[in-house]
Amino acid sequence: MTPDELGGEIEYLRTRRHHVGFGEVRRHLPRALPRRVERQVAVIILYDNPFSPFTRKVRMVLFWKNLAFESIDGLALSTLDALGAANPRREVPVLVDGDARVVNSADIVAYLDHRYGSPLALPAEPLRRIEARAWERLADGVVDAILHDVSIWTWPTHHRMDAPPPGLLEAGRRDLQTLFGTLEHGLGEGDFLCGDVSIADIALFPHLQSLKVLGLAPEPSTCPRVCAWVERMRALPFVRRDLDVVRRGVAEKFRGREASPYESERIVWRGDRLEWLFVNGFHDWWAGELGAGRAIVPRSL
Ligand SMILES: N[C@@H](CCC(=O)N[C@@H](CS)C(=O)NCC(=O)O)C(=O)O
Repeated sequence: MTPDELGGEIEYLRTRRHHVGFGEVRRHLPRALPRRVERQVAVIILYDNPFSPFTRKVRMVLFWKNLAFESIDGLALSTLDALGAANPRREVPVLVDGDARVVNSADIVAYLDHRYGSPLALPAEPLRRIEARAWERLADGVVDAILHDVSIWTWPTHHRMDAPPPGLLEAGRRDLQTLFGTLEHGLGEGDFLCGDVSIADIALFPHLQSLKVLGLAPEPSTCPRVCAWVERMRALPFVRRDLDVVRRGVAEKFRGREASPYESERIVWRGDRLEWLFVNGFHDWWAGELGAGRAIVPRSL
């Protein structure tokens, strides 16, 4: 059997095409489903990152659809210029599939559904689809913002020696409690948020899963449905495959390395992440970050 038939991940060495460093590219092969390989005209390239909730969302959909793709860690300092050529905002994920270059995780997921069909991440039924998109927006907007803004002091890249501004963690904890209530209600008696597994679950999972490390996870006593849903998601084969990528990423990018392969001083601040900070009154703190040269705001043009 060839590696393609076996399925799995192999390290993919530097190619002229990508101009990126060794170890930043990995090829993910489909799990024994040759039909998919035939349907796939070009090798999909994903400007990826092991840890970003947005790339994890796209990766899970790729794994779920059993598509082969080549993953480039777009946020590694050695590949940032290649990422900038694909997306002027220098944000992952970006997906390149033949002539198609798709930026923004929600657009990528919609493209993959449209181009490669079932299993569909966006429900086919119109009202279900509206609902699923609303959950995805919630995940990509305010949920991502809360987690980003309160977690900075725990990042293995930045080693911040200062403390969060007073009240920031409390604001995060308060809003997360509201979110847990909304999720508990949204799940009701169902196994997933919109009937079957959908983009609603896939977009929210990386955020909910990372809460444990931050000591902010929902409690089974008050949020039994959310806790059971997290475990249900964890057990899905395509989610497990993604969790493996995250685990391997931690080992490869941080353990036993002198310096992290990522930016370790400045933080990229954008839209929702700033909005959540400002609406909670932390604009002066952020102005201090900008003044100290620790904040970057992306340019879209
Ligand atoms: N709206 C974008 C957001 C993507 C995004 O914020 N990506 C972050 C990683 S979580 C990024 O690439 N930031 C640039 C950086 O950290 O240098 C999407 O849904 O794809």
